[in-house]
Amino acid sequence: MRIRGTTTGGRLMGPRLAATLVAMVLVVVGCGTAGTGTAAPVVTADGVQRVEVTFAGGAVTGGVRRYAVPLGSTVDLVVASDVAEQVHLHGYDRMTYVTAGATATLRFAADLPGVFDVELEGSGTPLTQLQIA
Ligand SMILES: [Cu+2]
Repeated sequence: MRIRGTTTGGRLMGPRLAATLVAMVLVVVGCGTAGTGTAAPVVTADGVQRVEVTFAGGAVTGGVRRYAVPLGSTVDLVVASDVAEQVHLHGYDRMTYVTAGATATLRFAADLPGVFDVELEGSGTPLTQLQIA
Protein backbone atom coordinates (compact mmCIF):
# COMPACT_ATOMS: atom_id res chain seq x y z
CA MET A 1 0.00 0.00 0.00
CA ARG A 2 1.21 3.46 -0.87
CA ILE A 3 0.17 6.59 0.90
CA ARG A 4 0.61 10.01 -0.70
CA GLY A 5 2.98 12.32 1.11
CA THR A 6 4.33 9.64 3.37
CA THR A 7 6.38 10.36 6.40
CA THR A 8 7.88 7.78 8.69
CA GLY A 9 4.80 8.15 10.83
CA GLY A 10 2.52 7.83 7.83
CA ARG A 11 4.16 4.63 6.71
CA LEU A 12 3.61 3.12 10.10
CA MET A 13 0.03 4.36 10.14
CA GLY A 14 -0.95 2.88 6.77
CA PRO A 15 -0.99 -0.84 7.55
CA ARG A 16 -2.39 -0.24 11.03
CA LEU A 17 -5.25 1.84 9.65
CA ALA A 18 -5.87 -0.75 6.98
CA ALA A 19 -5.97 -3.51 9.59
CA THR A 20 -8.44 -1.51 11.63
CA LEU A 21 -10.67 -0.99 8.60
CA VAL A 22 -10.49 -4.68 7.71
CA ALA A 23 -11.40 -5.57 11.29
CA MET A 24 -14.38 -3.20 11.20
CA VAL A 25 -15.61 -4.62 7.92
CA LEU A 26 -15.24 -8.17 9.26
CA VAL A 27 -17.26 -7.30 12.32
CA VAL A 28 -20.06 -5.97 10.11
CA VAL A 29 -19.90 -8.90 7.71
CA GLY A 30 -19.63 -11.36 10.58
CA CYS A 31 -22.97 -10.36 12.03
CA GLY A 32 -25.56 -12.96 11.16
CA THR A 33 -23.43 -14.48 8.44
CA ALA A 34 -22.62 -18.14 8.80
CA GLY A 35 -19.93 -19.94 6.89
CA THR A 36 -18.15 -16.88 5.55
CA GLY A 37 -15.67 -14.40 6.93
CA THR A 38 -13.48 -15.33 9.83
CA ALA A 39 -14.01 -17.78 12.62
CA ALA A 40 -13.04 -17.14 16.20
CA PRO A 41 -10.65 -19.48 17.96
CA VAL A 42 -11.65 -21.06 21.24
CA VAL A 43 -10.10 -19.10 24.09
CA THR A 44 -8.89 -21.36 26.89
CA ALA A 45 -9.08 -20.51 30.58
CA ASP A 46 -5.48 -19.33 30.52
CA GLY A 47 -6.17 -17.01 27.57
CA VAL A 48 -4.61 -19.11 24.83
CA GLN A 49 -6.22 -18.83 21.40
CA ARG A 50 -6.87 -22.40 20.36
CA VAL A 51 -7.30 -23.08 16.64
CA GLU A 52 -8.29 -26.67 15.91
CA VAL A 53 -8.05 -28.20 12.46
CA THR A 54 -8.86 -31.76 11.50
CA PHE A 55 -7.58 -33.30 8.29
CA ALA A 56 -9.31 -36.57 7.41
CA GLY A 57 -10.12 -38.44 4.23
CA GLY A 58 -8.06 -36.02 2.14
CA ALA A 59 -9.85 -32.87 3.25
CA VAL A 60 -10.12 -30.40 6.08
CA THR A 61 -13.18 -31.22 8.13
CA GLY A 62 -15.66 -28.37 7.74
CA GLY A 63 -13.58 -26.77 4.99
CA VAL A 64 -10.62 -24.41 5.09
CA ARG A 65 -11.46 -21.50 7.35
CA ARG A 66 -9.78 -18.28 8.34
CA TYR A 67 -9.39 -17.59 12.04
CA ALA A 68 -9.08 -14.11 13.50
CA VAL A 69 -6.37 -14.06 16.15
CA PRO A 70 -5.55 -11.03 18.31
CA LEU A 71 -2.06 -9.67 17.81
CA GLY A 72 0.11 -10.38 20.84
CA SER A 73 -1.80 -13.44 21.96
CA THR A 74 -0.49 -16.95 22.50
CA VAL A 75 -1.85 -19.39 19.95
CA ASP A 76 -2.15 -23.16 20.06
CA LEU A 77 -2.52 -24.44 16.54
CA VAL A 78 -3.90 -27.94 17.04
CA VAL A 79 -3.85 -30.20 14.00
CA ALA A 80 -5.38 -33.68 13.95
CA SER A 81 -4.58 -35.73 10.88
CA ASP A 82 -5.20 -39.22 9.55
CA VAL A 83 -1.95 -39.04 7.57
CA ALA A 84 1.60 -38.42 8.76
CA GLU A 85 2.62 -34.98 7.61
CA GLN A 86 4.57 -31.85 8.27
CA VAL A 87 2.55 -28.82 9.36
CA HIS A 88 3.90 -25.48 8.21
CA LEU A 89 2.83 -22.09 9.51
CA HIS A 90 3.90 -19.62 6.85
CA GLY A 91 5.21 -16.17 7.72
CA TYR A 92 6.32 -17.28 11.15
CA ASP A 93 7.97 -20.20 9.37
CA ARG A 94 7.19 -22.63 12.14
CA MET A 95 6.95 -26.37 11.57
CA THR A 96 5.67 -29.34 13.45
CA TYR A 97 4.99 -32.94 12.59
CA VAL A 98 1.81 -34.89 13.05
CA THR A 99 1.73 -38.67 12.90
CA ALA A 100 -1.18 -40.58 11.36
CA GLY A 101 -4.18 -40.67 13.66
CA ALA A 102 -2.60 -38.25 16.10
CA THR A 103 -2.78 -34.60 17.03
CA ALA A 104 0.08 -32.10 17.02
CA THR A 105 0.07 -28.75 18.79
CA LEU A 106 2.16 -25.83 17.63
CA ARG A 107 2.25 -23.04 20.22
CA PHE A 108 3.51 -19.64 19.15
CA ALA A 109 3.32 -15.99 20.09
CA ALA A 110 1.24 -14.07 17.54
CA ASP A 111 3.54 -11.06 17.42
CA LEU A 112 3.56 -10.53 13.64
CA PRO A 113 0.40 -9.08 12.04
CA GLY A 114 -0.93 -10.37 8.75
CA VAL A 115 -2.72 -13.29 7.14
CA PHE A 116 -0.77 -16.50 7.23
CA ASP A 117 -1.38 -19.84 5.56
CA VAL A 118 -1.05 -23.09 7.41
CA GLU A 119 -0.51 -26.10 5.20
CA LEU A 120 0.44 -29.72 5.10
CA GLU A 121 3.86 -29.14 3.67
CA GLY A 122 4.42 -32.47 1.95
CA SER A 123 1.26 -32.34 -0.16
CA GLY A 124 0.90 -28.55 -0.20
CA THR A 125 -2.63 -28.88 1.18
CA PRO A 126 -4.04 -25.73 2.82
CA LEU A 127 -5.33 -26.36 6.35
CA THR A 128 -6.36 -22.95 7.56
CA GLN A 129 -5.47 -19.27 7.52
CA LEU A 130 -4.64 -17.19 10.55
CA GLN A 131 -5.54 -13.53 10.37
CA ILE A 132 -3.49 -11.85 13.07
CA ALA A 133 -4.35 -8.25 13.85
CU1 LIG B 1 4.45 -24.41 3.67
